[in-house]
Amino acid sequence: MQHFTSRKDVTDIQALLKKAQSVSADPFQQTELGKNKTLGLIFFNSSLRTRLSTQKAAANLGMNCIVMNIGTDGWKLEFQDGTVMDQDKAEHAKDAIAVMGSYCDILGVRAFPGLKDRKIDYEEQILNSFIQYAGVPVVSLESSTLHPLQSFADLISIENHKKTEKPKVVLTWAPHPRALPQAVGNSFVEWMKETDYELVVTHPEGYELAEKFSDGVKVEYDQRKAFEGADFVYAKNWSSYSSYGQILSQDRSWVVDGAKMALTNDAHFMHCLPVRRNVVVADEVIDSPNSLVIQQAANRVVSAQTVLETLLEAL
Ligand code: AN0
Ligand code: CP
Repeated sequence: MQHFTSRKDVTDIQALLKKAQSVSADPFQQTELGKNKTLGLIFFNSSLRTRLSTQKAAANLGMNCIVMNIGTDGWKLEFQDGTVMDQDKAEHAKDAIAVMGSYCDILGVRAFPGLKDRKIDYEEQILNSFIQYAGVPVVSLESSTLHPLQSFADLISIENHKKTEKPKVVLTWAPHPRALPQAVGNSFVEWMKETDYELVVTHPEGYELAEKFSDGVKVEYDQRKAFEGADFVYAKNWSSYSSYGQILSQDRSWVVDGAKMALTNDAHFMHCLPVRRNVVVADEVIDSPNSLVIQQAANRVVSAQTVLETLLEAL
């Protein structure tokens, strides 16, 4: 594995899962592996879980970790080539990224989409600039279109809690007052497609995920029908891909509540967090014993540590 930006960077998902189980059973087997190695975590956007869990994962491997909120603390970066830089951007990304790469053995980057221009967002300009100029392995801490550390943690969580070999997993859109990226949804289906689970996605019309990721995935527009017999219900809001970045529905009837969960096969509730309570999910569901949200967040350490371990072994 050269970089970790998508499911596609993983050659053997089963082997990665096996490694995750071993990391989970004893997080302190490899405390020397990262000795004298530096991980840089570069954030263009806010984070709680990704930042803390990846720092903790690095510490468990004996790695030094440096963090920068470049969105608030850094110089404004120019990403276009050949620009006459006489406006507000003080530094070119190719210089800044090469400098960051020179300080680090692995670089993580979080860069959300602008949600204005679909072509620009889906080209992954910032992530690809890191891959191009860093000179070291790059880990996505959530890019414009994908959130692989989250999806890997979600897969680990489902594997830990599934009661049948082929559980029914439902990804449901839920309302939200702000326009959010499609990254978590895209990434979840990208990873779930690699399993033999029964995957169903449910959302109002107009919220179809990008075909690039959702190709071949079953869509059920009737949320209640989708929930029938589900073993896992994963809730997430995303803005429209077809009417790019727009909020097409604020329909509160899409909230995940106890009445809907009663249609399932005693399903576990999942969400990547942060979550708006009683907009996306009712308190009665997220506070119930069936909720996995805290375990999912805890598995972010396992996910990050497994990925860092794999990258360190390949250095
Ligand atoms: C982000 C998103 O929807 O992509 C991060 C989720 C992990 N969520 C918000 O901005 C609320
Ligand atoms: N789930 C997740 O990535 O959370 P943060 O945005 O807080 O990092």
